[in-house]
Amino acid sequence: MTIVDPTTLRARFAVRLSDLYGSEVPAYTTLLEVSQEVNRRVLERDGARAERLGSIERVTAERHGAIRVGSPAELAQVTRVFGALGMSPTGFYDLRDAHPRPIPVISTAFRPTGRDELAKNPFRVFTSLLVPEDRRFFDADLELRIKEFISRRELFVPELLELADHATADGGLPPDAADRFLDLAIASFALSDDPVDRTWYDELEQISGVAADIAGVGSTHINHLTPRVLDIDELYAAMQARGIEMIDKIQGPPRWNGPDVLLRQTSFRALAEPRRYREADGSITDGTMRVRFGEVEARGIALTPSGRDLYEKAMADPDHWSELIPGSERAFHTQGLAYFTYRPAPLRPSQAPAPGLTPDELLTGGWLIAQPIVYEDFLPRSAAGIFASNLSGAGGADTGQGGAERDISWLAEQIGRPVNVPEELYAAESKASMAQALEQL
Ligand code: OOG
Ligand code: NI
Repeated sequence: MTIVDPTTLRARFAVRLSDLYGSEVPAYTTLLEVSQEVNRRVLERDGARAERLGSIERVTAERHGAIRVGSPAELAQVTRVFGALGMSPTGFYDLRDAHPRPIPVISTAFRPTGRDELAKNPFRVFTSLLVPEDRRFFDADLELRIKEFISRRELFVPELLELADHATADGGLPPDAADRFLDLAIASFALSDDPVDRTWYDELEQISGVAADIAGVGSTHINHLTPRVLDIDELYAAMQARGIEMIDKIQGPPRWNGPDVLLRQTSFRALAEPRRYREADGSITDGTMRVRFGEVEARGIALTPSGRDLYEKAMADPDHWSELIPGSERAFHTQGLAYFTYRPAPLRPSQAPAPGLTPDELLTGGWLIAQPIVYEDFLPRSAAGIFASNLSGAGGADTGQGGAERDISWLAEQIGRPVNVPEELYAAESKASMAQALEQL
């Protein structure tokens, strides 16, 4: 019997989510058109260099989405749904100390981790969890009421979760079950038209727009879906030229002539979308809500912890960026600032290398070729402007005490499975490719 494997499920899910989002947020369709034009132009302009960090097929299909949930139990369900698509929780981000605007959530990203899987379809979903226990945002009474509200709702129907578990256990689903699974999964992330309780929503929005978006409504929704472009500066200008107002700048590292590092992102605020409200007197009224936005990103090389330190230093002093950050991939390699994979050079010396040479010596000697590993993760703290793209009004944490402690092991314990550490994945990939290349020499 044919079985639809997790990779195929993921690719189909990504396409269907993109169709859904395009039907809901028209500016997203414009963004896709402009992204594809930009990618075509860069490919013509730069040739093979344009595909150094991923094939054009991968980059064209590449998206990340974002969702937000209200409790560890909901996050555990999300883990099951994305697990069926071959996506596992990776990275821990604490947005509560984001500048300039703290956000009452912690986050992880669900994504494929193997290089082959990433090449086939790198779809990822940045997933945030509200922290109602954090006293810098919520008092004890509100914490209880949030928890009560969240515990009464159902984000995913039981049938969806059962199908997800089957897919995970059996390495996929039969075609009919796969269709059903995808229908139910997509429906779970569409914007609901159930009326929103005005008083409750407003109370939360006074504290944080993100808290209202999570705990003020009865369901979750995809709040943006981000394509990848090869030249984000060009895209930014092209979107402005089409009359779509972008946030005032591109977040992340500045444009420069050296290697692209980590992630650069920019966004636009979505239009107000129609939404029904239940007023205090019980009547239903028509209103609008701005909960979704558009985002686009360009990806660069994954940095080692020392590369990351240097990056933070340079970001704090952007005028001296090009004095602090080396201007070539090779210098990143020599200084141990970024992750690379290796393969034997086609025209290598006939003599095998002496044992014990460093990776850099193996490159210099002409035995190996290094290929940078693309950054597959996120930088939401430095891009807190993106998180706030759809927020209106004030809100934010008091600077006082009472922040609930959260870290990657807490998260793993809550969802009952390990959360990958991005740097460990990159380091393991680099090491494995080195071992394999040495074997071949
Ligand atoms: C997620 C914001 C973070 C990114 O690309 O850094 C993010 C959210 O707004 O829920 O998607
Ligand atoms: Ni994003």
